[in-house]
Amino acid sequence: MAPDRPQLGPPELATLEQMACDLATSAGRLIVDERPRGLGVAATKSSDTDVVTVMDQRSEAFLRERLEQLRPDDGLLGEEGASHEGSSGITWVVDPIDGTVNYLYEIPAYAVSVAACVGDVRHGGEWETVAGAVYNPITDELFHAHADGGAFLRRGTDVQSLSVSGEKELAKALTGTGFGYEVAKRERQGAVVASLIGQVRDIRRIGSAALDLCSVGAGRLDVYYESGLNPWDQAAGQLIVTEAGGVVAGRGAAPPDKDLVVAGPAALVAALKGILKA
Ligand code: LIP
Repeated sequence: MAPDRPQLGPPELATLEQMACDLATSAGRLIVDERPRGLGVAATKSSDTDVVTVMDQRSEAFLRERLEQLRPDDGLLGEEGASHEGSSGITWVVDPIDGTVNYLYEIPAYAVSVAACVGDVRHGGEWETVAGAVYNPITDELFHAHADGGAFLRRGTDVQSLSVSGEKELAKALTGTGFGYEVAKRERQGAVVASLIGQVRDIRRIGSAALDLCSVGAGRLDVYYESGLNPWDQAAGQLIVTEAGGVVAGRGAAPPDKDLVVAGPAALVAALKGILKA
């Protein structure tokens, strides 16, 4: 049973946000600076195309060790298997490299995602993110936020406050999405895109849910949807969207979870859910 939710005021939330920023940036530097020559696939997970590299494993080990030093009472849930319950009521949900296939192919659209969450992160709809950061080490872009504190993009010394797109018409909406690693699921997702492509401005498949959500927060995408996401794919990015004035929804009245995540300005999210019959 998840411990009670801690009372977190602005100072505590700002501390968690700064910690998420520092951890995401350090792990981001690690996966670039220490990328071995001729990096290959270390293992596969749900299918032959669901790959893990040694740097996914090293980045997660780095995050786990730092968090054990800095926040020994907190819990942890990581994509590559790191998992322990804490006693503080805070659980760190981390994706050591989101967009692993892009990383493997050296496509500069991957990121480290670090989120501090409260509630039971192992059950959809029973948790929420209170602070988080997403860092793309190639563009040196750090997206970050804490609850009720607004969302920001830091590039070098420049810090910009974020707002979602003002677009109201789905027909003019640049729409982001993604595909899973199992063939049958991909074919179903492909059919959804085929039915949608004539009803939106265009489709973008960036390859990292964390960066897709941050792109919505920054107004670089008007709206985004994907089915099959895990908590570590969405935890930090969804706070960036809501702190940038957007909404993140699931199917029907359900929370945004593995079944479906739709993110953007409220009007576009409602319109897209209508089309998706979700
Ligand atoms: C990826 C997600 C992306 C999805 C990919 C994959 P990973 O996460 O960020 O949105 O379309 O299938 O799940 O595996 O790179 O951490």
